[in-house]
Amino acid sequence: MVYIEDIFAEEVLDSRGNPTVKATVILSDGTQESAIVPSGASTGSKEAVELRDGDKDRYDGKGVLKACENVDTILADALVGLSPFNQVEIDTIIKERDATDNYSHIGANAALGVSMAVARASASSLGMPLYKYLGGANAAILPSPMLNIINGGSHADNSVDFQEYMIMPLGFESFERAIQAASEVYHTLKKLIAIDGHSTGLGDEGGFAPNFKNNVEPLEYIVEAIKDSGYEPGKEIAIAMDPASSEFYKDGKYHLKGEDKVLSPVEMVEYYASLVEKFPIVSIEDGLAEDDWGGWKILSDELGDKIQLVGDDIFVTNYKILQEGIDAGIANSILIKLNQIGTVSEAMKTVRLAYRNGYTCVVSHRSGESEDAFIADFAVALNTAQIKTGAPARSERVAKYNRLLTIERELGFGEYIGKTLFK
Ligand code: 2PG
Ligand code: MG
Repeated sequence: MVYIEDIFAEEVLDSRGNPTVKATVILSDGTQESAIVPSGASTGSKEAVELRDGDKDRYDGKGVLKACENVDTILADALVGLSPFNQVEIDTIIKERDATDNYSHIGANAALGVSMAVARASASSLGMPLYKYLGGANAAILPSPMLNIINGGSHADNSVDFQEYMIMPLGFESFERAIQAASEVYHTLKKLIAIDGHSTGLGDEGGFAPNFKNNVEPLEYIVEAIKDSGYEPGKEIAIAMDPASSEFYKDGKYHLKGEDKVLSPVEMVEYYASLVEKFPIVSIEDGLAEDDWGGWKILSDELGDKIQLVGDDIFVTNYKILQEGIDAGIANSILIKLNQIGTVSEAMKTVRLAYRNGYTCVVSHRSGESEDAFIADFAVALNTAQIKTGAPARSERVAKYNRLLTIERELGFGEYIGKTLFK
C-alpha cells in the first residue's frame, strides 16, 4: 500500500518576484512531486487567507516562511502515513487541522500547496497524467482560453481603469489552432499600438499596458487587431473583459479615473450594455463590485441572458457564497481559483455546485503566477471548457497554454467546443 512518506515546503518566488510556497510530497514508492501556489493582487475580501510573515526585514513583510513551517509540521504530522489517493479525505484533514473557515491559521498557501502536491504525486505514482487522475476517462474538453492582451487596473501602471481585456478564440476546431490565432492577434496588436506611438511594455499578466485615452479605446484596438490578423471579430475571435470593479468602487459609486467619471451602479450597467452593443463581447467578469449585490442583480437582469457574467471577487470560489448568489439570481458563471478556497477538492465541490445550477465555470490563474501549470490539467479534468491564464507571452502564462497543447496531442480525441459556448 502506497502511503505519504514525507511532506515539506520551501519559499520560492512568483512571477512578480514575491515569495510563495512550493510544497513537495514524497510517497513510499519513491514518487516525489511538488506544486507552487499562485498569488493575487486584486483579491476578494472573503478569499481564503494567504499567510505572510509580516517581517518587514524580509521581502517587505511578504515572506512565507511561517506557511512553509506549517507544512513541515502541522500538515506533515497530519498526513504522513496516509494513502495519497483519497483527495477528499486528504483535503478534509487539511481543513480540520486549520480549524478556521478561511485558513487563517495554517494559511491557504500552505493548504493549497500540499493539496496540489498530493494530487500530483498520486497521479505520478499511478503513472497517469494529472488531468486523467483528476478527471478519469471523462476528461475530454480542451478549454477555450481567455487571453488577457491589454492590462490595466491594479495589474499595470497606466490610465486604464479596467483590469483585463481578453480575446477568446472560439471559432476554431482545436485548441492548437485557437492559440495560433490568439498569438497572431497579440503580435498584430503590438504593431498597432507601437505605430500610434504607445508603449508596448507589459503588465503583470503579459498584456500590453499603454496609457489609452479612455477605457473603450483598448476594445477598438483589439477589434482592429483581430481584423488585421485576418480573423472575423465575434465569429472567430470574441472579447471578454474583467474590469475587476471592486478596485474602483467607493461609497456606492464606480470611479473611472481614466475617464473622469463617477457612475452609479445603474449607470455602470448602462455603460456595459452600450459596450456589448458596439463590441463582440461575450463575457464580463466582476462588472460590479463584490459588495454591490444590488447592482449585480441589476446587471444580471439586464445582461444575463445576452452574455456570460462571471463572479470572481463576489464568489471567491466559495460554494457557500456561490449558493447565496444562485439563490439571489446573481451572475451566470463563476471564476475558479484554487487559492481562493484553499484545496483542490473544495474547488471541485464549487464547480459541481455551479454545474448543477447551470452556471459556467472559468478556471483561472492569479496575477502572481509560476511555472506550475496545475490549472491546465484541472480545467481539462473538470471539463470546464474555459480557462483564463493571461497573454500568450511570459513563461508563467505560456506554461499553461503549452501544457494544454501537450494534453490536446496526448488525448488525440479531445474536444474543442468554442463555437458552441456562446449563442
Ligand atoms: C482576476 C485575477 C486574475 P488577481 O482578477 O481575475 O486575472 O487577478 O490574481 O490579481 O486577483
Ligand atoms: Mg477577476
